[in-house]
Amino acid sequence: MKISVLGLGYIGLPTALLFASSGHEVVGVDINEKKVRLLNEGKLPFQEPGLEELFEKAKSNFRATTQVEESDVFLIAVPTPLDNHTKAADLRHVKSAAEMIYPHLRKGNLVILESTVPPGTTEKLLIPILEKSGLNAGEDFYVVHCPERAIPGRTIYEMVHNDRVIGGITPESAEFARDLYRSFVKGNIYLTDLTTAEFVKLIENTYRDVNIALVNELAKIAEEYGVNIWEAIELANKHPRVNLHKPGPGVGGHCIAIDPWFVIQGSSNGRLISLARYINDTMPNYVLRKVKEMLRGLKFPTITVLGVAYKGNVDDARETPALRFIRLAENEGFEVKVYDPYVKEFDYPLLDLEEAVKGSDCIVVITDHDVFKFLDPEKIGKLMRNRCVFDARNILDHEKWKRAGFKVKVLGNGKETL
Ligand code: SAJ
Repeated sequence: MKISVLGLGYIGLPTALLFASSGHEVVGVDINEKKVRLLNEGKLPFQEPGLEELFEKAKSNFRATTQVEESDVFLIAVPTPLDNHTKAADLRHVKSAAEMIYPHLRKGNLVILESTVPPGTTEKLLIPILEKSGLNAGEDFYVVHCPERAIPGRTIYEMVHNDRVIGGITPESAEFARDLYRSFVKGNIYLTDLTTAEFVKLIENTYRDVNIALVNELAKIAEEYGVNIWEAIELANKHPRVNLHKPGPGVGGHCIAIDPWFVIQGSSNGRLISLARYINDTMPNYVLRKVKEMLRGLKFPTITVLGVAYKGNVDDARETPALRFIRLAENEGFEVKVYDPYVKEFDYPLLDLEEAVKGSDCIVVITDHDVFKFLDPEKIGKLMRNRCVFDARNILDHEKWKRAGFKVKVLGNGKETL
């Protein structure tokens, strides 16, 4: 098959390369000329475990371009960000991808939407644009929504091994797509209708967001009762039907903080879901309050943020709660210095570790990068003005930091009073 993949981002590029490495002719289409040039020179625009090896394997069947051309299959994997003012999906990239496809659409083609969208989008927005070709969806060409479900940091493994849900405008559409994804998907593939597939993707992430909000709220309550939430969660999770998530400084990334809004944007319900969003979005405020308690009485405090990636061991800072934390801290007169060994692009300067801790009064762990576990508190302590650490992820060896003279506070640990 000749497959055109529109959007060569975190999802589109690995997907394109997986299809290419399983023998299909793949054309990667992106409006970013620099990215297209890089790829054609054999360079990757971002890092992801296993991506280099996959690129090597797929190269002979893959090329990148800025223009759509005739194909058997068109796969759309463009971003669908949240418009923060209206809390509704910004679907302009899906629209423009569809506009680029329809002049090249032929009878018997398959169009796949992988981007995450609010329920009803494929039918109400995508298909009408594709039908400007004069062809009818479900009769002349096939359409499916096949949401991606891979987690950054394990994208390639999960693309191959996770189960997939494919919603088709007709059962034939879904079956066509299933046979195609079988080229590399080893997980189960379940077929349904378009809107159900859209809905399923959104409720997976909503489930996670609401559960994280629950433990974030419980972390605050535990502190009031003098309970250590981390110990309590571990014990509660011994119950066979309980799986409490982990509290933290908030929720980031391009999905979990966004998808719940997509679920409720066209509904008159959703109070629990929006409340969960509020709880998670305001966790940076809570962390700052705790840091302020630790530094009470100190003039011109300087703090060091460890980690601005939205989660551990990735270089991705999209929607990171670190940004809100830093802004709020700056607004309160704090000087904030930032260290993240993975992130390359960020709104604030990224310093090396030594520079970031020099003269600092408190380290605030925002991201659970594993490498932070191996930091040397003795060495770091010597560079700091005051030895305080606030661990919002519960990842440090707290006894070690205490032995190095640090005052240590952990989010949700009510057993440790200041
Ligand atoms: N987080 C917590 N506590 C937890 C788990 C996560 O605070 O117990 C935070 C993380 O630190 C991070 C955020 O939540 O800031 C989201 O991280 P994540 O690892 O839960 O998820 P994502 O956004 O990287 O990927 C999710 C995945 N969805 C589910 O697990 C249901 C992935 O499978 C999806 O493909 C992806 O969203 C997506 O693209 O939709």
